[in-house]
Amino acid sequence: MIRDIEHETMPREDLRALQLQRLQAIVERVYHLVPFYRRRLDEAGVKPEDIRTLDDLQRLPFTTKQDIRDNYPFGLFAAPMDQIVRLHASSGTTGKPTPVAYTQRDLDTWAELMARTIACAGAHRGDIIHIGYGYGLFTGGLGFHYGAERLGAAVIPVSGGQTRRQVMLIQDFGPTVICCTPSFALYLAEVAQEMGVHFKDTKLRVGIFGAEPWSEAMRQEIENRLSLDALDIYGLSEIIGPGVAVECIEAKKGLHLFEDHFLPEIINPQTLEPVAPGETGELVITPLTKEAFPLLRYRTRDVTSLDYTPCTCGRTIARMHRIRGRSDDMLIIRGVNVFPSQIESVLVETPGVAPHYQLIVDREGQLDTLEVRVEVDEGMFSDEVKKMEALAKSIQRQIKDYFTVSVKVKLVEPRTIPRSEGKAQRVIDKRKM
Ligand code: DLL
Repeated sequence: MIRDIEHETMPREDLRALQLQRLQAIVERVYHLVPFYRRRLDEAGVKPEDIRTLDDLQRLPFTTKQDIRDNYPFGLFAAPMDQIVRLHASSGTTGKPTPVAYTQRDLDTWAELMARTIACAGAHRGDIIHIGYGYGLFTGGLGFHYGAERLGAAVIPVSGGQTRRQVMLIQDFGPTVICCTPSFALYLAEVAQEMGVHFKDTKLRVGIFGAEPWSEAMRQEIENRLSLDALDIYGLSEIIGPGVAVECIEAKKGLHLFEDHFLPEIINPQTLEPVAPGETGELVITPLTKEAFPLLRYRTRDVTSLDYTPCTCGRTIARMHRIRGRSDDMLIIRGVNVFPSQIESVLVETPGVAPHYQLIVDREGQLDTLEVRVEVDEGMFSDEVKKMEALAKSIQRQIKDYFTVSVKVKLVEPRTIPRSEGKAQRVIDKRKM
């Protein structure tokens, strides 16, 4: 279902004209309202009136997370505090949070984008939406909340945690749509099983899962266990929160990126040059319509590619490939680049192990090492050492075949890897401790 037919199915030429007009306005805005950007643009020798075509985007400076940190807490805001009506912060695990701000118009834009997102997943007025993303500084809960209300659906604002209670609410209140992280979805499935609840007996039809990397294999796993269509949603606090890109229920083939509000680029993170069309690299986004917290060419560190061919659902906006990983999460094991989600694909496809795993990265002498810890299925777990050894060896061999790296595989007992109620911590990097 397309909520905003005009913007989502625009001829690309018209879309580009709209993007240019909005880009010019945003460069003008930051130049006059944010001293940091005035300095950066002056250093680059660019004036707002120099932006005459979309190609001139290349002349603008990048913004990084470090720039936001250097201006902590509010140095990059482009609106006075009496115009700001909400603050959120990104979910960094260490150090200071990264605060982001919204004017009333920003909140309106966000609610509309989230309504478009939820509609893209096939939901509508009359649906009951279970929101299991955390409410608070994290943008997931409130982002979904206002979008679902804007759509006219009924919201169950459960937030994260209290997993057994959530299973009960899913049974009793009969939500048709569920929104949470993919790792929490799996945890719900596990707890439901313990409680003797079968998801196929609930009314759930579709799940909108994101905020952390997951794999195509994990999609299959979640669809089977929760008996619904599982769709991927992408976003980040610095850009707006959730509501940047989402898969459509019709095709499930790439995430539609709302290009009327976000101008995407894919660059090579080493050279900072654009990659060839369709190639994989780091996603860079320039939000085109934000008032309180506009950013120029924000380097997301997320690795993906873009496809500009129209989707079978009718949308003409770019489709982003499922995020392959973060450039700073990429493991380099003996010179080979490996993303955690690639290892996940191997594990999820191996019979006998559960989709709960952790990757322990360490260093022995000059070499980086990787230990894959994965839970054995309840039914498979046995005291027979030989059986377990054979299973570990077969996983090791598959990883070696896929990535040509040797890893250590440690099978652990069912339910010993910590479960997540928000974003899962998959990688433990002992080199950084
Ligand atoms: O995670 C916003 C969000 C909430 C997205 C709910 C989707 C659903 P942050 O906490 O700022 O914001 O974290 C943003 O999470 O740069 C990615 O690295 C990662 N991420 C978000 N969605 C996906 C996804 C929210 N679908 C960071 N696949 C981003 C892979 C994702 N990674």
